[in-house]
Amino acid sequence: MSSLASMASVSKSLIFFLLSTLSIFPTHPHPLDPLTPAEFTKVQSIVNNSYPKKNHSVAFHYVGLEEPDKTAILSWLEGSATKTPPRQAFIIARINQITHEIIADLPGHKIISDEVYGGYGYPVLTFDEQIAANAMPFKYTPFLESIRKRGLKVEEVVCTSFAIGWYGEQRRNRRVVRVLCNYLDGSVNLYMRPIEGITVTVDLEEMKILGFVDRSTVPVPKADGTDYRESSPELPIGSLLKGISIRQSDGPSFTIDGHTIRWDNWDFHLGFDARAGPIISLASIFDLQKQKFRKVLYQGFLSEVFVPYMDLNEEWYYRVFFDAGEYGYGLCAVPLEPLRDCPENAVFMDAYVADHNGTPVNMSKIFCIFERYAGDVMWRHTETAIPGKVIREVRPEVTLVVRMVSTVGNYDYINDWEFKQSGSIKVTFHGVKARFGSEIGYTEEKKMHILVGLTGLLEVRGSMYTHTDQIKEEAYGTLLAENTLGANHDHFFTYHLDLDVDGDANSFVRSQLRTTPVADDLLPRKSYWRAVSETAKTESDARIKLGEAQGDLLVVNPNKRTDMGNVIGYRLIPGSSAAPLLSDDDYPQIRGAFTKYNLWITPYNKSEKWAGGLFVDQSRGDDTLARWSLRHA
Ligand SMILES: *[C@@H]1O[C@H](CO)[C@@H](O)[C@H](O)[C@H]1NC(C)=O
Ligand SMILES: *[C@@H]1O[C@H](CO)[C@@H](O)[C@H](O)[C@H]1NC(C)=O
Ligand SMILES: *[C@@H]1O[C@H](CO)[C@@H](O)[C@H](O)[C@H]1NC(C)=O
Ligand SMILES: *[C@@H]1O[C@H](CO)[C@@H](O)[C@H](O)[C@H]1NC(C)=O
Ligand SMILES: [Cu+2]
Repeated sequence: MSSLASMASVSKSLIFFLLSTLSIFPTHPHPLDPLTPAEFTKVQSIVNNSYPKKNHSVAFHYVGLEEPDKTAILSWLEGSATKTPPRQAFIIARINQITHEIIADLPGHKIISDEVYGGYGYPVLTFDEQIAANAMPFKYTPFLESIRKRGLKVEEVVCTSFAIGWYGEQRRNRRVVRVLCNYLDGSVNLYMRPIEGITVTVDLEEMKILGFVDRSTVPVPKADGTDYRESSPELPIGSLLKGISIRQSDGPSFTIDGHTIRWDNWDFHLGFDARAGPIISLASIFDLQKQKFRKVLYQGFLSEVFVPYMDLNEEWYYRVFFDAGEYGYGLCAVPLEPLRDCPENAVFMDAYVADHNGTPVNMSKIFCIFERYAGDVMWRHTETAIPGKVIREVRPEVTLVVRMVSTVGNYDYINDWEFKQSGSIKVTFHGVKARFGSEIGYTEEKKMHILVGLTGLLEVRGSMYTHTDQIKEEAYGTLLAENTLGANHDHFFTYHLDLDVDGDANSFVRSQLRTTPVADDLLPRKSYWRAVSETAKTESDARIKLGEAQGDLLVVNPNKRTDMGNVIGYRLIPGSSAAPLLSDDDYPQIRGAFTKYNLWITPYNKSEKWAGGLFVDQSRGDDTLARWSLRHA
C-alpha cells in the first residue's frame, strides 16, 4: 500500500528515519528521463512505418515515456539489475479515427504492443485540431451573419474550443467540440468580452461544422478597463516597486545532472510529461548520521485538475474542465519569463512534446529551479541561562523550488514543488483557493476583472444586467461589471503521490489525539490526552474527507524503527481543501467522483495514474480512482 492520490501537500513528521538500501547515485542517462527529441522522431517513424500515409490518417494525441516497472527501476537503482530497464514509448494515436494504445521499443525500432481502445472517452485534444476547429466558424456564413447582426467586426472575433463532456447520452458521441467566441476590439482581454448565445459544434475528425445555434443578443461587455498589461494607462495589478533581486555570488548550491537534481541533502529526478507537467521521482534524502541516502517519494505528479462551473445556461452547463485529461496540463505549459516568473538566481530547463503529427516541439524555459530565500528563519536558539555567556545559533530558511506554469485557456496555474532542508516537500499551486467564489470576491473588491489568486483571467458570462438590483432569476454568479457575470466554479487539484518512506512497503496510519479521563484519585489531574493510532487495513478505511478527519495522516514504514524504536514516517499536511457540492448522480460529479474524498490510498498499479481515467474527453466515469478503489474495498 504505497500509492496515493490526494489534494494535500506533503510534509515530514518530526520522526527521524532509519536505514535505506539506496546507496548509489543514478547515472546519466536515467531510465525515467523524458523522451529526447531524437526519440520523439523515432516514435514518429516507427508509427509511420506501420501505418503508411497512403491509406492511414494518423494523429498523435499523446507521446511519452512508457515507464519501466517499479521493480525494474528499484533493482536498477540498487545495482542488482543485470541490465538497464528497457527504453520504451507510450503512444495514444487516432488511426483512421480509431483510438490505439501503442507501446514502442525505441532501441529495437519496433512496435511491441498495439491495442485498439473500445471503451468510452477520447484522448487529450491536440493543439492543431483545436486551432483548426477555432477557424471553422469564419468560413461559415450563418456565423458571419450573426456577427454582423450584432454590429461586431469579424476580424476582432477570437474563437476557442470546449470539450463537450457527457450528460447521460446513451449513444456514443463523435469527437466533437463546442466552439465559442469572444471579442477583442479595443481590448486584449478576450475572456472579458464573450459573444454570448452563439455555439458552433465542430466534428474534430472530419473537421466540419455539425451544428450552429444563435439564441440571444446579450450585449458584449465593454472593453473599458479590461486591459491587464503593464503598458496600460489604467494599470490594474501590482504597482511597480523598486528593483529587487536575489543573487548568489558563489553560484547555486544545487547541481543538475541530466534530469537528476541534487541540493543539500536532497536527490531527485525531474521529468516532464505532456499530460502531468512535472514528475518528481526517486526523491531521497541523505542521512548524515547513517551516511546513506534514504527513500522518501517514489513518484509524485499532478493526476487531474477538475473545474466544474455552476452556470446552467445553454452555453455554460457543459463547462466542466479536466485540465490534464482533456487539454494536457504539460502541453499547456508556457515559457517562464526570467526575473518575473523566476528570480535572478534561477536555472531554466526545456521540455519536449509531440505535435499532432508526432513531430517534436521544443518548449523552452518550461521549468525553473532556484533556491528561495524570503528572509525567514528555519531554526534558532539564544541561550542566556549559562552564566557568563550567550550562545546564539540561527539558520536561515532556504528552500529549493521547481516551478512550472501552465496556461489552460484563461487560467495560469503556477505550480511549485518545494524541497526543504528539514526533509519536508511542499506542493503548491500559487495562491489557489480551490473554492467557488473566492476569486470573484477578490475581483469585485478590486473593481477589476483580473484575478490574481489563481492568476490569469476570469472567464465571464455576458449578461443584460448592469446592476445587481435587476437580477431576478438565478444568475449562477456575481455581477462584476456592466454586462459581466463571474460564474461560480471550483478547481480541484488531485495529486498522485507514491511515497516509499525508507523502502517501498509503507502503511497508512491515522493518529488521533484522544482525551483520556483519570480515574485514580491519588493523581493530581482529571484528564490528559494521548495519541491513538490506527493502521488502515482496506482501501475504504483509508478514504479521508478532510473536513471530518481529526488527527494526523501518516505514511509509515512498519518494518523500520529509529534507534530508539520510534516509527518512521511522513505526515501528510493538507493545504486548503474542498469538498464537491454537486450531487453524486450529477454527470460532472460521476466523471469527477475522485473528488468525493480528499485522500484515497490504492495498491500500487502502474496503469492507474490518472484519477479521472486515461480517456477523459467525454468519459463516463467508469475509469476513475473512485471505481478502482471499490475493487479492494
Ligand atoms: C512521418 O509522417 C509524417 C506525415 O506524413 C511526416 O511529416 C514525417 O516527416 C514522417 N516522419 C518520419 C520520422 O518518418
Ligand atoms: C493499407 O495498405 C496496406 C498495403 O497496401 C494493406 O496491407 C493494409 O491492409 C491497408 N490498410 C488499410 C486500413 O486499408
Ligand atoms: C530548445 O530551444 C532552446 C531555446 O531556443 C535552445 O536553447 C535549445 O537548444 C533547444 N533544444 C534543442 C534540442 O534544439
Ligand atoms: C491495474 O489497473 C488496471 C486498470 O485499472 C486493471 O485493469 C488491473 O486489473 C489492475 N491490476 C491489478 C493487479 O489490480
Ligand atoms: Cu477559477
